[in-house]
Amino acid sequence: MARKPPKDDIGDRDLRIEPPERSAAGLPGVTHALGASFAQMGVRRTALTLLRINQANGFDCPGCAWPEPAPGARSHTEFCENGAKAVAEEATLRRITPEFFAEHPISALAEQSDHWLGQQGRLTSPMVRAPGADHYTPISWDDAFALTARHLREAEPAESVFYTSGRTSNEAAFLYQLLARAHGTNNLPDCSNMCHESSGVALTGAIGVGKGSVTLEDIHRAALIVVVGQNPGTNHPRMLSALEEAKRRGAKILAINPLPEAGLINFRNPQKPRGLVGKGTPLADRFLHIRVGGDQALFRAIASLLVEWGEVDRSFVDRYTSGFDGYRAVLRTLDWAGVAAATGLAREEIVAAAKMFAASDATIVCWAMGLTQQREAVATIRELVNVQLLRGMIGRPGAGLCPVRGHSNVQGDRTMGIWHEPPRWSAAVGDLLGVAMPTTTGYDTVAALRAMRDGRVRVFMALGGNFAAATPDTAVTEAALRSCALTVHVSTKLNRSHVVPGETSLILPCLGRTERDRQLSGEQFVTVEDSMSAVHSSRGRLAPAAETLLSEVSIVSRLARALAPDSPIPWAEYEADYRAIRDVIAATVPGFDDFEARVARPGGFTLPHPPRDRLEFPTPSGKAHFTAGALSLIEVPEGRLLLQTVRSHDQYNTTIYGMDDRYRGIHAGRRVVFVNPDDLKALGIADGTMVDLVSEWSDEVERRAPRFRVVAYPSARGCAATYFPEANVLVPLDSTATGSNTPTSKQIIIRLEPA
Ligand SMILES: Nc1nc2c(c(=O)[nH]1)N[C@H]1C(S)=C(S)[C@@H](COP(=O)(O)OP(=O)(O)OC[C@H]3O[C@@H](n4cnc5c(=O)[nH]c(N)nc54)[C@H](O)[C@@H]3O)O[C@H]1N2
Ligand SMILES: Nc1nc2c(c(=O)[nH]1)N[C@H]1C(S)=C(S)[C@@H](COP(=O)(O)OP(=O)(O)OC[C@H]3O[C@@H](n4cnc5c(=O)[nH]c(N)nc54)[C@H](O)[C@@H]3O)O[C@H]1N2
Ligand SMILES: [Mo]
Repeated sequence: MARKPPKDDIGDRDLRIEPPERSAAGLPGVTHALGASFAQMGVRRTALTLLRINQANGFDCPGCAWPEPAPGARSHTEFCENGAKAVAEEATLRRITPEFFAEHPISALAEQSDHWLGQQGRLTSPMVRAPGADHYTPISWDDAFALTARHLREAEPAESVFYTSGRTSNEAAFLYQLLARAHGTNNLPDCSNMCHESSGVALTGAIGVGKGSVTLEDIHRAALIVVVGQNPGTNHPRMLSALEEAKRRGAKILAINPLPEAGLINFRNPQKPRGLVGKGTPLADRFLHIRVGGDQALFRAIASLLVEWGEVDRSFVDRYTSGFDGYRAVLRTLDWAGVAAATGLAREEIVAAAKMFAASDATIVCWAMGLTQQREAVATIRELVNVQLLRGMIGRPGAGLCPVRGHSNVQGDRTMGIWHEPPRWSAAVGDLLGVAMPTTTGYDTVAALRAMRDGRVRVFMALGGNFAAATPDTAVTEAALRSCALTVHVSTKLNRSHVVPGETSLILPCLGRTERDRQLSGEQFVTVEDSMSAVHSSRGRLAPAAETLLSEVSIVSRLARALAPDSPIPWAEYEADYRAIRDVIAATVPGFDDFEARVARPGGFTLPHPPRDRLEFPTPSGKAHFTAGALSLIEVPEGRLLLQTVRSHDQYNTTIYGMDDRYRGIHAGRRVVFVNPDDLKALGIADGTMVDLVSEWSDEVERRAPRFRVVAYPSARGCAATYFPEANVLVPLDSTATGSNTPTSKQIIIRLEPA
């Protein structure tokens, strides 16, 4: 089931292992960023581009969804090393032309690494792969739309799948869901299904809103910030500035992670001169070196101590919540031996952490993939919500729940209806535009893959992303994509998904965020929503990578016209002037009244969040809910390890910027597996040994990732870590989180076999 490692894929001749760095960012961060940018963009373009990131009249950084400070409080360099890399990746001067595809057969491209594919530059022309061909050849835009429309019409609506990645703007996302739904399907899987779906499900059940309840100002004002299952030094570097600000005002920080991640331990702020040279701020006041999957037990244990100590906000609990008595009864039965086994933590460590909660009158809990990609992810997040409810930490300044989103507009895409369930406002859109909207549940990512595997999907279309590499069970996924009659990828850069084609396959190259978007009515801007529900505009200024590129909005509008020429939906008007799209959004999507005027204000506006704004909980009972499911203990058989898959410092999901992960001391290679030295001793494996990673799952299919170098590393006992997407071959498609169907990419049982 394993794909052999591609040619230049770092069978890792030059791999170097050095001691991990103790601190993040500072001067090395800035010089790394500029180095990467100069190589891809040249000096002048670098200066022009980087200074526009996250400015009120500039474009939204495509790096992550962390919010920007209010316009007046922004620094001129409101970006980070990894944001600069994300921009350089898009604003590169390298181009892929039709000659490139004439030169490189698909079968040869498929042998190349993800890093190599991404380094070839921006896509410039629509390309088609005809059935049986081993080359992509040019196709006109009109022919590409006609071809796609014909395939969509030939299939049942339910046999088409419309995937989205979270970089898509609100405007493009709204049109895309409209295209799919007007065509008759809710088959709208997205990257969120593999990302924060567990957070959305848990929060909707607990507080009635599937989004976080804090603002950036709350972070600055908090007394305690808990960072759990998240590596901000690499994935949300600007968050470190906010943590630093909070600390300066006296906040305490509690970090909970199986890996001692660099940014949490020490931080030098590159946005301030002092950060460039100084010793840096030690961020975490306390670090819990937890076992993978142990957080549910940890938060249960913290709650039981808080209750035992009488540290409950009774008036909040009585007035705003339900289910407390049942929850308290469950807390009394807590089995501390089970907690120790699940967390790997000593009771004193948990007591000390609980004291931090007890001492704080304004606590924020931040989390990301370390919690969401576990089998009991939803139950775990409910457990941390319980702790926040106990202490009354919602709807209070400096307090709340903060799922830190990944892709820069993943939250906005969901607000715009990128979802496999019909949004509540879907019928209103149908009524307004005179089309019928489907009401049955569609496919999420895993359901779409199963349907493809079982031959129930004819057309797969993706608005951005890299479905082949981001999804689990690589062998199953690749066969699933190949089984489609047509695959269509709207992309800026070449990636693995393009070389795993359906019978017919299209690559449709589009404009990126950094680029000018000119339509019939003039230059356009788009809008995005950050992790804290703030909506603002984004306007690219660079000349497009090629004259041939279309915007995502144009691509969706033109495809829609080819598909249903007699549709009452005014697709041509939407394309000509994006204000027309925002008008429909304003008329139908809650919270967007007066959209055009409010988004014109510098910094935009923040969407309503009833629990945060008014302590109103839009659940069926009108209250926030405590829940206490069974505590799960992950059984790891003797001689096996629990593997989690993480991002290196030099990648953006499936886009590999470079081969280093310098905070973890890895240079010039990626095929490494981090294992605790005591586990290595127990397994009788020496540091530096080459091993295959073999995952063990009930279906007994062999899933093997060949040739990884063992790196002795301070990962929690029994827990290993390696990088995705290389390790996706190990994640069984059917191993998903209860309640959210998110692949368990942070909870894979493996054995190490000598390579
Ligand atoms: N530069 C850069 N920025 C990015 C991205 C990128 O790839 N590169 N990706 C973007 C996207 S889409 C997302 S979703 C975010 C992801 O942001 P993160 O969630 O920070 O990303 P991961 O690398 O998956 O790191 C997961 C962290 O959780 C920890 N962890 C794993 N298992 C457990 C557990 O059981 N308990 C606890 N407490 N911790 C655990 C890991 O050790 C690691 O520190 O970043 C976004 N920003
Ligand atoms: N094992 C494991 N698997 C994981 C994860 C994990 O932690 N472990 N994380 C999961 C998570 S959190 C996520 S979010 C998913 C990510 O899944 P995806 O969002 O599908 O993947 P990306 O790698 O972010 O997509 C990169 C591609 O997007 C395209 N692109 C970039 N910018 C634009 C643009 O402006 N427009 C268009 N149309 N295309 C663009 C480029 O062609 C690029 O190759 O992966 C998931 N998979
Ligand atoms: Mo994500």
